Amino acid sequence: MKIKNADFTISAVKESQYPKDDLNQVVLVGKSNVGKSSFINTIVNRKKLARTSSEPGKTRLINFYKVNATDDEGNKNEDFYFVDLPGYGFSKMSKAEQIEVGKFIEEYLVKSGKIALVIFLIDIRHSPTEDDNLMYNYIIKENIPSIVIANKADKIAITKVDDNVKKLQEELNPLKDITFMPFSSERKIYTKEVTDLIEEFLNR
Ligand SMILES: Nc1nc2c(ncn2[C@@H]2O[C@H](COP(=O)(O)OP(=O)(O)OP(=O)(O)O)[C@@H](O)[C@H]2O)c(=O)[nH]1
Ligand SMILES: [Mg+2]
Repeated sequence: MKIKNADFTISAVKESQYPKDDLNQVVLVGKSNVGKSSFINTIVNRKKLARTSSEPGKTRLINFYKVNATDDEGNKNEDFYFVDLPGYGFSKMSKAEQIEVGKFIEEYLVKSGKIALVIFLIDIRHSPTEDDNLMYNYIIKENIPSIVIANKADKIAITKVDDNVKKLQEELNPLKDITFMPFSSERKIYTKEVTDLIEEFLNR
């Protein structure tokens, strides 16, 4: 898939604000600070389209970015939305605020109706958190198409990347029926593989 252009569409706080067209939606889910907004910027090759921050809890709205894309030959239109969800598990938020964010994420996942793929981001260095497990199990239970991206691969030795991904898959998905992949926005590695995987889901 070739990505031609990407633009901010809307920040939504409720269903009535979600885009009304029928374009596929590719959603970033993961704990705060794991690199969801950076992932979008890396894939669309724009430094500052989605707002990123070293301060967790930056994305508090549902941000939709319209991506103009075609197949590799430039023949077929494959436009879609990237949907940047707020991160969960931000420790500086009160319990009540965390529950609010959780409800907000769930409302989108239930009501969107146009989700082609959930890209579930976890940190390649650490075992999934309790919140990660809850979110992962929710996505599986709801039968939402998903892949798992082990992000920040630049933070560990290249020789450990495959082992860590394997270990994370054994913890989260012992059935091994979901694709797990390493990624790094810092080094821009595996960008092509992930873009092609997104394309596969868009065409399902
Ligand atoms: N080393 C490294 N840093 C990364 C990578 N991806 C993101 N970061 C950094 O991690 C921090 C958080 O990135 P964001 O993309 O804002 O994370 P987010 O998941 O959108 O966070 P919230 O919006 O708070 O949920 C920033 O300082 C990024 O530069 C990566 O692959 N490698
Ligand atoms: Mg973000």
